[in-house]
Amino acid sequence: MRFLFFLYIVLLPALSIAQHHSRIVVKINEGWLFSKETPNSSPVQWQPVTIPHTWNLKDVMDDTPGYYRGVGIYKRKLLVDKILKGKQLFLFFEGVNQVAEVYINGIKAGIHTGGYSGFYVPVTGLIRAGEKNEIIVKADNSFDRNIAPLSADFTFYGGIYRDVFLVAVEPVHFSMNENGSNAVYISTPSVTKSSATVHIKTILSNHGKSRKTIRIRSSIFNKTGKIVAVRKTHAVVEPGIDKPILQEVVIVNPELWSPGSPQLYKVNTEIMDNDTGNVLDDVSNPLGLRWFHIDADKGFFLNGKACKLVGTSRHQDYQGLGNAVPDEIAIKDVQWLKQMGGNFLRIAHYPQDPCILRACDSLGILASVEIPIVNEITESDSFTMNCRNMQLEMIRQNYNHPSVIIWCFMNEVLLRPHYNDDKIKQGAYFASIARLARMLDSLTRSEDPYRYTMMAHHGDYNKYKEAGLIGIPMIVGWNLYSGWYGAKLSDFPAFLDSFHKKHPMTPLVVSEYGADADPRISSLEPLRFDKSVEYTTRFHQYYLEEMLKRPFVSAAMIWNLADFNSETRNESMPHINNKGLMTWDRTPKDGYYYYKAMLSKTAFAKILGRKKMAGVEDTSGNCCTRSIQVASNLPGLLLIFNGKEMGWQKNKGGIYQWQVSFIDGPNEVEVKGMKNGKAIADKSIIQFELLPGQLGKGPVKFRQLNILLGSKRFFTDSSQQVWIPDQPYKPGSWGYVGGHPFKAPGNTRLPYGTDKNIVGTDDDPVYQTQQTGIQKYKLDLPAGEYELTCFFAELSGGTVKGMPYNINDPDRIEPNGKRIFDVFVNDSLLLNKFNIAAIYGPATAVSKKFKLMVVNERGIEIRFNAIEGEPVLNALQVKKLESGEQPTASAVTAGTNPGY
Ligand code: GCB
Ligand code: CA
Repeated sequence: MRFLFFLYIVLLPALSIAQHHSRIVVKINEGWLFSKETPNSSPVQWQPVTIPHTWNLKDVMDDTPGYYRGVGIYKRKLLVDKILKGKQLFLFFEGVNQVAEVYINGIKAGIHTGGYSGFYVPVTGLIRAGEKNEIIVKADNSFDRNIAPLSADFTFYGGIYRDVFLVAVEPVHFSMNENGSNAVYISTPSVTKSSATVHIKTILSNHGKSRKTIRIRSSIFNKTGKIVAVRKTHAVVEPGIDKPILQEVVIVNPELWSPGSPQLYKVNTEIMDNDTGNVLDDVSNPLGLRWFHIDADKGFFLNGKACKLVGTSRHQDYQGLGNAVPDEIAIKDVQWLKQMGGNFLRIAHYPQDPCILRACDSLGILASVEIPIVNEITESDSFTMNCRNMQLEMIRQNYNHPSVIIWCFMNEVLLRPHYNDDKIKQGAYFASIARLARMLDSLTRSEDPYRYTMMAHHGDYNKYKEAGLIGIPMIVGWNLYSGWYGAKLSDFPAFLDSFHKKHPMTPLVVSEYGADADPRISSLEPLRFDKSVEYTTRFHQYYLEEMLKRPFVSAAMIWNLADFNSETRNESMPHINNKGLMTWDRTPKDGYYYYKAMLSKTAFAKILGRKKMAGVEDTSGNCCTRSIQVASNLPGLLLIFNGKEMGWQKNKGGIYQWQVSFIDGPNEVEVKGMKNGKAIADKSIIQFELLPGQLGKGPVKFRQLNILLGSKRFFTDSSQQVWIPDQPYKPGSWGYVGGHPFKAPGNTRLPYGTDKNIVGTDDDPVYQTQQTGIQKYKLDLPAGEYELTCFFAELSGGTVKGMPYNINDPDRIEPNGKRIFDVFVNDSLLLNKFNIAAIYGPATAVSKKFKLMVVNERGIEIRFNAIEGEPVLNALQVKKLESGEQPTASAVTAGTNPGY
């Protein structure tokens, strides 16, 4: 009973406010109760929640495939003040995924379809002012073949995940029937340096009983709050019909809006009672004065100047919050992008919280927005109507943002072509897609003649050409991943040149490009798909340079600003798409600083790489030579390493590199440079764990070794231990004897290992590589007491995920790897007839820990005795125990660990 207290929220708008601002808008995020829909017989478990809320926080991250897609019920009590009697009342939802049914006091008030735009629900007559009312919202994120998106590489979190408001207006007000917009549409049909023509179109509603004479007053304020223009228009509004009014204002010597100087005006539009002068309704909208166009050869121009668009896409979810992200956190993404020097945001693959475009307006970020038709369509009238409605909602709700320059629909719509085994049906399906695209395109052009239309295609030119999709939108966007999903980096510039040659009149943007960087993974031999940060930074350097060379590429849209949830994905970090320049919780990765070095005008230097490293000592001595990279936009930099000057270097494309010799323990790294007489520096302490090359003989003492077999990667695990790649056995040192690195059969992208989710661990890369067919593992350790942990996972078997972005690669069941082997350590049998798949199942983390004494010069020899199939070992940890020291409780986030 205690929490009931929170359910009564009293609305007490101050009377004085009510007279000037007759529109009352109150956020009602607090005090909701939530329950998943339960079968009739079982009792409902209500749980207090605050909006924004999603019910999929946990189940999108666990080891069980799938997440709850069904009905979630929200309810709350609302005591509405008597003062609102006689007003028109509405609920406004910024976003509910994906169908919302709204009930007031048990009566259905409205339903809305589509998870990514706002909507009004009229509740006049249902909500009783002066009384306690009950609001129930049934939200449903079940798959629905008639609602886009049907499939996609992001998670369809369910819930009321954006803000909710109660809105009260006088009977005469700005129409609420305008697809969730505020019914004021501001356009700028002509803007030059000397003058700007502004059109303000308003749609009025009269819910009163009689016609009313009113005045529309639009006041334009500049950024300092000074009125620069006022327009008043008389109108008579009849009850029951929505009435459009058009006003025109000319602003001389406008302050132009641009990324470098995002000058914003504000337009207040009021409905005034003609007799009393009272304000009946008022809304305020942003206004930015700019003009732009794309030249298919020379690229994008803003206010008459060439302006290469470089920026990112953004997904709306965030670590620990899912898609239910409060505005204060969401807008930081736009700030991150701005600080990086980006000037463009692709709001993909769906319209996002209104706070995002507000932030773009005020920070000076140009933007595109799109509706979530992704991968495929359904050929049904209902799907078509829902898409049309989404497009209208997107355009009307976001019409006034000066940041928006492109309306987009359909992302990679031919990625999952239906009817692959029936070419006739497939032809008809492609024709349906083209028809839907043409409808959305012409709808967009007629709704908004002042912006561009765009579609984003995947890199299969011929398919889009044959389906007739290339000629439909004004801009063709290509999502290109050569050197990531596709084999060769050089296919990227080749594609661009070939498209531009074939379509010299068509504006072209690279609507996506990117590669995964798992910030825990690093490599001295970076390879495509190894998920190392190093490979991905190189990938971005290559792509950006190629695009900067080509003016006809109007925009470079990095996929993605931040890592995001993709529940169906496995790979090194299951359920996360790691193509972000930042992590899911918005920690910048090296790629972010590379772009900052290339784009930002603010002088900076940033030491890249990890703060904790490990490596084997050089043969020549008590140190380990590695490179240090620094991202900077300064013309030159000096590196000081452990107090020693390592020389100046000149800027060659944003990233500097020095070779240095790390010593064991903390290493001090400092870079210095100058810009315009100002000193700029960065400092970092890198903890280096120097590993002995010769065990027990050299100067470096043996403490611990963490080895990934069958791998060329370094990995920092969840307890901050650094794992290193394996080596073949060398006398005096350590390494494997026999076998070969595991390579997933049929997977042409992975250089080694598997991309399966390993059940029972968050440290998947510890288990994802393996030495298959191993005979021995030898460590020539000196006498003493050691703790030895062997890590296993059966990598053959279970479900092999098709790449979600590749239809020719569907999920399939693989037979379990069959192997039975004994493991002896220094001739003691430690694992007898070990059969990983039979005991634990495939792709499951298993660790076995042992304590042992090494006597004399014997060292440790692990011997694998094959009984059936090939023995395997995935990773190995060896720790020296000081005399009397107890072994540690757990090694990494171990799976099954029977202990000693
Ligand atoms: C794409 C999709 C995007 C994916 C991305 C990827 O082409 O448009 O939704 O997330 O590739 O990372 O595979
Ligand atoms: Ca919001």
